[in-house]
Amino acid sequence: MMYFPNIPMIPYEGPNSTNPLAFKFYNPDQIVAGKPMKEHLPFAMAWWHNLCAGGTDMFGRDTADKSFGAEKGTMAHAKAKVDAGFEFMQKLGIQYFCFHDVDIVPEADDIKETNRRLDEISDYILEKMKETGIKCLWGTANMFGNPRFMNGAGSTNSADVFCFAAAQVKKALDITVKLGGKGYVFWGGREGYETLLNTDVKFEQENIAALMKMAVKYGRSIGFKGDFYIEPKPKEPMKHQYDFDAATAIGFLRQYGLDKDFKMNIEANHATLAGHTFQHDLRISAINGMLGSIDANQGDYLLGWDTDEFPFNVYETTMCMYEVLKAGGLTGGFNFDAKNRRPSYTMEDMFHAYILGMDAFALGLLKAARIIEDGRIDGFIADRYASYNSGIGAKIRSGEATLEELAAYAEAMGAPELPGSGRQEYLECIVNNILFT
Ligand code: XUL
Ligand code: CO
Repeated sequence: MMYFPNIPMIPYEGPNSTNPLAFKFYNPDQIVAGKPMKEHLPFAMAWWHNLCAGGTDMFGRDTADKSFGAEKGTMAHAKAKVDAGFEFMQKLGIQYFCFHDVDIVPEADDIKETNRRLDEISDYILEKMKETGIKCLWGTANMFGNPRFMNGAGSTNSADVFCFAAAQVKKALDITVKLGGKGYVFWGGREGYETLLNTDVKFEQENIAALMKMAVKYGRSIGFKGDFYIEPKPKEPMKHQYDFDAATAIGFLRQYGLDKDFKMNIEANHATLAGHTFQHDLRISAINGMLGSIDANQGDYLLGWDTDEFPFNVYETTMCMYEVLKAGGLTGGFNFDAKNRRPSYTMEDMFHAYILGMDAFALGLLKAARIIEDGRIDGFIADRYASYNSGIGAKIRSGEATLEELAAYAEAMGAPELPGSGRQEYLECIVNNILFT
């Protein structure tokens, strides 16, 4: 059975095409910076948004029908979603998917039954993977939706809830390993707090670290060789979330000795919620050797919450790809943690959304490669720090200088000259020049 009978395989037709069901920029085999686009851009489908979410928001119910011809809440529906998902990915040429445990099966009242369902559906998914060559990018456990997680999972005040979270992580790891997933994600979900009047922050953070340590130990014991990821987010649902941004999460991992096993999964809309640019959190991760994977989406600067829009802002995707190219690529991939706007409720809209996102990243890749090849920006940055290449600057960099020596140097010099223009506007002209030619 076909779930998207009116949608053909999506071809690349080039920038002049007006066909809404064609790529204008994503040309998988085109060589960019030494390798095919599809290798630079391992795209993934997010099971939850694409196959589960129908547009329900605080004020209204689903607008999109994601029943795929089956009764929701049944295993028949879970299987229909697998079939629809693989047809969808194949038609777009998407190589990977990401999932939460509860995205792929309906959760039962008894965890033993949920786990049995997970075994059954993962057998089915595995068959489809073998048939199509599509792979699993990462798995995760949803430890934020069920009311039992109202106070978090690792950070919960209830030891029983903590154990339940541990059971979910264990099973989600089993399934991720079974499906050959490259990574396993911890998004903090409700790992945060609303008020310090009822919260012991240190206690909660120690418990989160303990859960992660157990996950690493168990994961490695069942042969998981991939990366664990933290996906930072500053707020929503909780007012204060412990994994505020990349810098905070990296500090946490180092404090608890988890930094060898974990990397960052950076989501654009989370970085902007933290008051950063997407590029900033990518850079902070990269310079710490922890740029693992990306949740590709964008927020809305007028709204200020986690709108999870499909990315269309080419300036942002360009700066993202600039960071990714400079970092030598991702160990993970680009997961479209993004959803259609609520009024875009048709099956065609699901394809338009992915075409938009994939084209925006392909264009970003092309432009980022040109910025690097052009060399003016990198050249400018290198020149800007040239005073450290020799003399006293080189001595500072080598770590051999003393405060007394530098003070004597400064006294002998008198007042230094101004440090040189930052030339921001000139550099922005270069970027626009490359973006729009
Ligand atoms: C929530 C979010 C999650 C994670 C996986 O903001 O981004 O969907 O990506 O739990
Ligand atoms: Co995400």
